[in-house]
Amino acid sequence: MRLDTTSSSAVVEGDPTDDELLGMLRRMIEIRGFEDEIQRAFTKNLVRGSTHLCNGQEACAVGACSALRPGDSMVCTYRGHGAVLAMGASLERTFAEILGRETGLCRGKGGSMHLTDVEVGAYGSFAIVGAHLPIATGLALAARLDRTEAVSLCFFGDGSTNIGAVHEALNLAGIWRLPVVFFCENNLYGEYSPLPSTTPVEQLADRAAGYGMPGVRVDGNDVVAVRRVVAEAVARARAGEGPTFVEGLTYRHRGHSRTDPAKYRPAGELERWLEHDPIPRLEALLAERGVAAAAIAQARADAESAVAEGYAAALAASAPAVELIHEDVYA
Ligand SMILES: Cc1ncc(C[n+]2csc(CCOP(=O)(O)OP(=O)(O)O)c2C)c(N)n1
Ligand SMILES: [Mg+2]
Repeated sequence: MRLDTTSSSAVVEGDPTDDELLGMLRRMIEIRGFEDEIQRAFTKNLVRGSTHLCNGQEACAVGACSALRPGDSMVCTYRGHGAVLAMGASLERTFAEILGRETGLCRGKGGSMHLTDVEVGAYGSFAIVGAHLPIATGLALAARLDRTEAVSLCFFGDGSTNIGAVHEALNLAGIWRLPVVFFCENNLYGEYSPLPSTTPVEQLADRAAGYGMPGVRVDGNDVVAVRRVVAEAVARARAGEGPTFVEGLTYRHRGHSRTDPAKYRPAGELERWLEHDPIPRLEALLAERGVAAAAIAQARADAESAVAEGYAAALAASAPAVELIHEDVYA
C-alpha cells in the first residue's frame, strides 16, 4: 500500500481533465467546509440527534462518484454527507435536511443519518451498519431486470464487513454477477475499535475472493487513484462482468460521532494522516500538472462562498409544519 503525500502525476487514458479535476477539488473543499459547518452547528445545538463527519475521506466520495453517470445509483452510511454531496446534491438542501428545515432533501424529517436525493441518484444513507448493502445489490438487480445498464455504487465502512447482511449482499451480487461496485472506506476504526481488534484479515479486499469478485485496494486519499479503480469497476459492471470490491484506505480526521474526541487513537497517528490529507494532495497535483495557482485559489474561493451561502439559506428556512408528519409515510 503506497501512502505518500503526492498523487500520481502521470496521466492515464480516461483520467479527468484539468478542468474536471478543478471541479473535483471544489467539491472536496465544499464537503470539508460543509462538515466543519455542521460541527459548529452541532455545538450550537442546531443539529438534532447524532452526526458523523467524513473530514479526511473526501477523495473516496468524490473520486468514486465521479466515475458514475446520470441514471446510476449510490447508497451510503450515516457518515454519508460527502457521498451525497459528491453525487451532486445541493449544499443548501443538504444543510437544510441536517438542520431540520422544510427545504431539506427529505423536508427536514430525515436528518444527518438519512440523507436521500433520488434526483441525483442518492438512494439513501443508512444508520444500521451493513443494512444497505442488500439495497445496493437490489438496485443492481433492478437495473439488470429493467435493462437500464445502470450501475449501483455502495459505500460502507471497514467495521461493516463483519455484519451478516454484508455477506448475503456480496454473495448474491457475486453469484448473479450484478452491476454493483462495493466501496469499503477503510478508515481503520469501527466506532472506537481499531480494525485488527475485530477483523482477522489485514486487507479487507482479500475478502472479495470468497464472493468470486475482484478485490482491489487503493490509496483512498488519492482522488485520481480512486477514480481510476472505480471507473474500471464501473466499466466491468456495465459490460455485464459483475461486481467489484474496492477497499479505499483512508482516515477520519475527527472522532466517530458528535463529541467523540478520539482519545483512543495512538499519539501521532492523526498528524501522520494529516500529511496525506487528500485536499492539499490534489492541489499539489494540479500545480504539478501546470494548472495556474489562480485557478486553484478560485476553486477554493468558489467552494467557500458556496458553503457559506448554502448554510445561510438553510438556516433562514423554517422547520416543517407539524401536518407534514403524515406525509411521505406508508401508512
Ligand atoms: C447493526 C448495527 N450494529 C451496531 C451499530 C452501532 N454502530 C454505529 S457506527 C458503528 C461502527 C461502524 O464502523 P465502520 O463500518 O468502520 O464505519 P465508520 O463509522 O468507520 O465510517 C457501530 C458499531 C449500528 N448502528 N448498527
Ligand atoms: Mg471505519
